[in-house]
Amino acid sequence: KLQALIFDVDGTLADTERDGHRVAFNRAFAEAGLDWDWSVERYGELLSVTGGKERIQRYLTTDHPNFEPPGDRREWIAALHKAKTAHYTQLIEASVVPLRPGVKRLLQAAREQGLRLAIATTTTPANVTALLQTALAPDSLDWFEVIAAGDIVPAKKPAPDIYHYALQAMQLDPQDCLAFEDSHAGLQSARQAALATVITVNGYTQAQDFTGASLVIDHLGEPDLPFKVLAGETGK
Ligand code: XBP
Ligand code: MG
Repeated sequence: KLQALIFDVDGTLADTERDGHRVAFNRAFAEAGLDWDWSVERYGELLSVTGGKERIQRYLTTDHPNFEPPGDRREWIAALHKAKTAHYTQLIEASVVPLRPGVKRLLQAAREQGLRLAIATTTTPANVTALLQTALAPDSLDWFEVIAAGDIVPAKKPAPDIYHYALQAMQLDPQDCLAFEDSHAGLQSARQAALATVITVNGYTQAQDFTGASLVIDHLGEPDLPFKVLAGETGK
């Protein structure tokens, strides 16, 4: 029996990448005096690396192989990424990114039915807090029993670790849960944790391979969808 829904954040709850994360990275680069600028298209390629620090690291290797950051490389990337997080939370708190269609309604319907809710994301915890409080409801952090985010596990998606962490924290078996994702990497992560997964695609992910998903749809805004999800019709 379905007991819990576990949600990815970026691309699933909201289309945060293009106008949120990407812009925040570029602002942090400019602030640090770097002339790096990630276009919408280039950022789409860079999204194949999950995790912001990991993404910067990859970009350095591929696009600026001769660039030597001052001091320790890891620390320099961490500081740059910290500035990015500050810009990102500022953008989100200014409401530049709304929730995707149907997300709020599904969460509310799930709560009314007594389903348990969790989050399993690669992004930094502060980013999740900013999005939920601004775009969902001021008290919405309390809607989620577990918010598994960022560096809480060392191996980011597509590794299953973040889903394993959430399941363990809730003491739930994967067959009693349904995951919501938007990307190939997210689907790999959830499936490797044995979770049935609903995919809502977005501009960056629509051409990806979603073999193994229970359902692939454009968004959660279809009128009957929350009912079908909660009745288990989209699950296993
Ligand atoms: C999204 C990501 C994240 C964000 C950036 O993963 O890959 O890295 O782009 O977040 P998910 P940070 O869809 O699993 O949330 O810069 O905070 O890492
Ligand atoms: Mg995602």
